[in-house]
Amino acid sequence: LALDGDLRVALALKQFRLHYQPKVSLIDFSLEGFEALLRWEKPGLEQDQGMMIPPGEFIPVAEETGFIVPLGDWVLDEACRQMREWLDAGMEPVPVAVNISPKHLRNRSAEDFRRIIDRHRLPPGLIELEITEGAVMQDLDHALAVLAALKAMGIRVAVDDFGTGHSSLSYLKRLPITTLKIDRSFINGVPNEREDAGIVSTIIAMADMLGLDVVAEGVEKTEQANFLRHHNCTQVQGWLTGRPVPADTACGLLTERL
Ligand code: G
Ligand code: G
Ligand code: MN
Ligand code: NA
Repeated sequence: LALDGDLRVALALKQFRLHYQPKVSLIDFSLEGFEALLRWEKPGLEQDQGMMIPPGEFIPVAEETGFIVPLGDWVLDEACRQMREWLDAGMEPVPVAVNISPKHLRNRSAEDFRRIIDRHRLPPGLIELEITEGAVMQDLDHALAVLAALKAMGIRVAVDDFGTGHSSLSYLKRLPITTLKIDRSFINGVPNEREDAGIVSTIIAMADMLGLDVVAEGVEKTEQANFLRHHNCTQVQGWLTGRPVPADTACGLLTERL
């Protein structure tokens, strides 16, 4: 179990890494983006632990103590730094998405996020922030103000885990966002569970009607991809099309396209 102090030491000792999971076109399986996912490479972990502690085991602690604010800033900065390195190496970029936790969102302004992106001289359209429905609803006025300012700056915003939170459709209509990510709990039941199939096809149609991009997450099976393609979903993220990989492997995926 991670403790707050361990996390502070780990950040100081540079033990955090970002892995990158591909987001892939359902039309031709080309690479269209990455989601940056945090990993803790704690020395002394065994091979069977994959040498890393997954975020599910320490993000909740960091969220509880408030350490998620500096840690989340680090994640955005590191993703931007990596993107700048790839651009400088002459690679054709794809947007990188970073997860922003509820407490991080509450404690930061759009300008704070912008400052980190500017530090690396990145076009704002290359950065997407993934925000859960819950984070938006917890402090709606602040979230609406931040999202509107981000949109004006050209920074992309995705609602993560869509369908699991408590956002009403009247709010969804007003949210200045670019993308909906359908939660993987619904994708799990596709295509066989009637309810999940109905929910997923309805979310895709609704996103289209609202002019939003839609991404299906947690796609593990070909039948799921086929269902999604049939219902006009254009982008997927999941083990079927690519696990989260270290930066050098992600760099290889970028290079392969040229
Ligand atoms: O890899 P795993 O399935 O354990 O991830 C669990 C959760 O951790 C996911 O919901 C994911 O969104 C979250 N997560 C991964 N990386 C980050 C990060 O950099 N910041 C935040 N806030 N959450 C992250
Ligand atoms: O909540 P969020 O969407 O950010 O969660 C991302 C998490 O989901 C990451 O930890 C990633 O490892 C995990 N993930 C990504 N693709 C799949 C998949 O196809 N199946 C499962 N079970 N988990 C996945
Ligand atoms: Mn996410
Ligand atoms: Na998600």
